[in-house]
Amino acid sequence: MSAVFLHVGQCGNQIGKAFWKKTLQDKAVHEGHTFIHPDGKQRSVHVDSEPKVVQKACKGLKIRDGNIVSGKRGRGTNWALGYHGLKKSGEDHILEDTANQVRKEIERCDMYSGCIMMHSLTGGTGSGLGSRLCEAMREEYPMNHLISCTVAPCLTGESPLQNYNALLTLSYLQRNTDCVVLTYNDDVLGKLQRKMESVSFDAMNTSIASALGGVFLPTDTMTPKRWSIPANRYHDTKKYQFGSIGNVGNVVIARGDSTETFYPQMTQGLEKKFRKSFNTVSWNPFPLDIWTAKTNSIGPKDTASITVASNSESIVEYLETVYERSRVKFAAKAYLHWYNKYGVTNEDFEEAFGVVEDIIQNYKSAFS
Ligand SMILES: Nc1nc2c(ncn2[C@@H]2O[C@H](COP(=O)(O)OP(=O)(O)OP(=O)(O)O)[C@@H](O)[C@H]2O)c(=O)[nH]1
Ligand SMILES: [Mg+2]
Repeated sequence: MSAVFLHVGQCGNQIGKAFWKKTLQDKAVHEGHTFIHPDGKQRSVHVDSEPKVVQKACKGLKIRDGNIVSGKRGRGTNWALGYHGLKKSGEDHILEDTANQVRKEIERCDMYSGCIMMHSLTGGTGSGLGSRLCEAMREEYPMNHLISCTVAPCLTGESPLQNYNALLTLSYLQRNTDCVVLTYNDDVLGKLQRKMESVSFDAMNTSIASALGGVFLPTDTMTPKRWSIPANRYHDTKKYQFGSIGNVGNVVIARGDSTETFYPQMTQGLEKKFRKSFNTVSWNPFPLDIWTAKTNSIGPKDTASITVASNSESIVEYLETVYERSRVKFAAKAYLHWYNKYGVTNEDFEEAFGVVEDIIQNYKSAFS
């Protein structure tokens, strides 16, 4: 089985670089062909509207010729411009070129299982083109999995358009993907600031890549009989206080389990402690899956790590913030002309509000 990775926009490519650095070091990755071809090339396509950004982020990786796609200019943090593309000012065919390269990459797979997309929730390219690509992938490959690994911006105003962009992207991801893995820049930054004085994007991306690698890199054991993640799955890597927030399902991945003792320990009581601290819902009889790997390829040699992907109620707080901040701006008709100008109508906004409101309500009812 093979997966195809799609890196969109500056954030998607910079995180992609950190992710692939770890991935290419994993012995099991080279033994199988899920992530790389027999000739050692990555199963990945990299796209950004700004050529220099994507070229720089791809340096040193093992990317096939033609799998780096670039446009003419950035999408100015505008979802509408990312989604609909440059029209009057000289179309750069970035959507068609990307779709073409992805199709070729899929045709190179013996058995294509699905696509993992990495992108930001609010950059013009990552959010707008990312949404359009998710839609196109769902249409073209409806039977294959589509996972979005997306990064939420710092809440304290990086851009006045960020909440609109996040709202529109979330609504597209909800409709077109099977799973969304959400990482919050605020949390990653906060965690690293406790360890170092100044935090670079590189340091943040290494940390995010470790979390994603912890989930996606090969494991030696899985517990498929307990695989039980319900519909509409938002996983996040947010650090929250266990015990107070409800939780539907979790995957716990232990790496560096060289003595293969993690699973026996889980069955002998550790699982109960996990369940209690995760505060999992009573209606899910199997809220915990456990995967193990003998080596820990996301950390230094001879270390161990535990990664937890949780489908948790904590997502509601972020969704409500995006919803409410966008509502206030929308009611005041603030910045709408930037979207209308590039083909997004007020009805499109209303539809996105509706979808995000539904996600919030569904999560609330799951925990009530
Ligand atoms: N963690 C992390 N976040 C990033 C990185 N680069 C950008 N971001 C975040 O992503 C958002 C902006 O998205 P970008 O990826 O830069 O934008 P883009 O997709 O290239 O779109 P345009 O430049 O608007 O065409 C902001 O919230 C940034 O904080 C990165 O390397 N790591
Ligand atoms: Mg950019």
